[in-house]
Amino acid sequence: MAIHQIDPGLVPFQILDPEGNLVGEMPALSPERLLYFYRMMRLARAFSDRIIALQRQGRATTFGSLTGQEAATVGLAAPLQPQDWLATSYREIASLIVKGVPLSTLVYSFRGYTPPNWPAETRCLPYQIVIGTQIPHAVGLAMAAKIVGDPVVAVGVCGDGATSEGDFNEALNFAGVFRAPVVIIVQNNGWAISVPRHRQSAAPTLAARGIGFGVPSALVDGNDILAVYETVRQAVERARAGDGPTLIELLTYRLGSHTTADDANRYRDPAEVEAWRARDPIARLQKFLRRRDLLSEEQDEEIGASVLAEIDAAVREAEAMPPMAPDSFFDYVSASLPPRLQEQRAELLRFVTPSQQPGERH
Ligand SMILES: Cc1ncc(C[n+]2csc(CCOP(=O)(O)OP(=O)(O)O)c2C)c(N)n1
Ligand SMILES: [Mg+2]
Repeated sequence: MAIHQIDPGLVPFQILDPEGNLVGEMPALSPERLLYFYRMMRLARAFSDRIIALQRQGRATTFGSLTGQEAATVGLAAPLQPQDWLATSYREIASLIVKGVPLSTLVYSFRGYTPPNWPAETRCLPYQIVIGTQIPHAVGLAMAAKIVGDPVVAVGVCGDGATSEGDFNEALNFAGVFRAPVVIIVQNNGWAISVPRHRQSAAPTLAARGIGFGVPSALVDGNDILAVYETVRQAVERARAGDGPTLIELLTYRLGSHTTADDANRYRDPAEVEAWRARDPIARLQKFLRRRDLLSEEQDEEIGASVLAEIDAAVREAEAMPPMAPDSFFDYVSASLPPRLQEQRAELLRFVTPSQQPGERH
């Protein structure tokens, strides 16, 4: 079992090798479920490409590429039940899609607005940009469930850079001491903007950080969706059974730039990127499915066309939604605005041109 080892070791857990060969025990997944995973990975990549294109056209705000991390992000959300919580950063948009957040809501958010119709019933927190803060949120949600006796698990996901934040370490310590029903997942994509993984921590692996907190951990090939799915499934089961938290490091790679405001060519060796391109997570599952006759060329093309059509419809819907008033974010700060924030709101409105005023207030 991947997650019960005390020493997470240096060899990542793998079920599919980069050529799509089965090198571990096949999890119990139907052909339909495997095809669903594949479609969601294709959707995630196409969605990321589309938002980046919209940003270049001035139709979307800054966006962080998801490319290369599709196995990690689809695989980590797939084992969750509807009642489970998911607290993520901006790099796990595919996880939110799998858990049920509509594409149009996400597109609207990348127009720069807080979606008024954020689907609370999906139990996904709005994605977090402040690095690492979602991990204490996940532990808090897990503790709340534990206190009231709900069989609910919370999953918190962050990047390699976030592991250096106090929030990450405090949350892991609290989870260990109080045996919170939480799974803390680190998407180690090699980089935190321009800071490489080896400048982030001297620990041999980020999974190894769990030992110091008494939290069992696992190191997983994050480009292998079957290994990601199976490890998270086991960790969620442990948490739900009352056996406490797990830390999981998913080894993956950010093939694109950090965001649309970054140019990774300025600090990354192209040879490193090429080496990781050869471990493309989508190609890996595609080869596996093709070899098993679970995906014909025709079906593959159909999937490509259908994800594009789905994204087109979501963009149309999101672009038809009215913009929000520039000061509407004050509505989400606290139940009632203290005088200082009331003053700040009034000051902001002095700088807003009348044409920006009649936006929707939700
Ligand atoms: C508290 C905080 N400090 C700094 C930043 C600026 N910042 C945005 S992304 C980022 C790097 C995060 O790297 P990592 O955790 O590895 O996540 P990745 O972007 O690679 O998914 C930083 C420092 C921030 N958003 N929040
Ligand atoms: Mg990173």
